[in-house]
Amino acid sequence: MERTFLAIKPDGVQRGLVGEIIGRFEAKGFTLVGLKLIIANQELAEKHYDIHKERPFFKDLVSFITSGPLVAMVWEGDGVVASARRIIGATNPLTAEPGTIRGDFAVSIGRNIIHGSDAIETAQREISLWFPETELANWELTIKPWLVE
Ligand code: IDP
Ligand code: MG
Repeated sequence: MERTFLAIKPDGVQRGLVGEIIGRFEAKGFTLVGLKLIIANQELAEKHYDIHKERPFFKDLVSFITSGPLVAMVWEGDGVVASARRIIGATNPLTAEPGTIRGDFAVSIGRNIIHGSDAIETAQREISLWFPETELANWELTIKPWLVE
């Protein structure tokens, strides 16, 4: 079953948007299989954003993501990787569509509230980076027949 890694960044936590954001993925019909609030250390943050290590904003990005608690999550469902990216919206919140999380709640690229894996392979890498297998629950929603035919 397809899974994605999402993280409500420290700005989303400080702004009290944790419940609102989790609610959107629950209401959509995806399954929450991993959830924790943690303050990421430097090493974890650098590994997570490794692909951006040559970019000018890398240092600020790592410093911001480690600056306070974030909510790390794994969500499951057919097509969840691409769908979550659409629910999240464009990287720059000013161009993110209204109705998306970034479109509704953010104005700045460096404070865009939430991370979501950009591809299935990225998701697998990020999930194993943030969650040991023992912290992931294998379970099925009892209402699944009402969500998936
Ligand atoms: P994504 O989060 O939409 O996948 P990426 O391009 O992977 O966007 O960038 C990772 C994060 O780095 C973004 O969410 C944003 O917080 C930050 N970022 C990306 N581009 C810039 C930039 O040009 N200036 C400052 N921060 C940026
Ligand atoms: Mg990205």
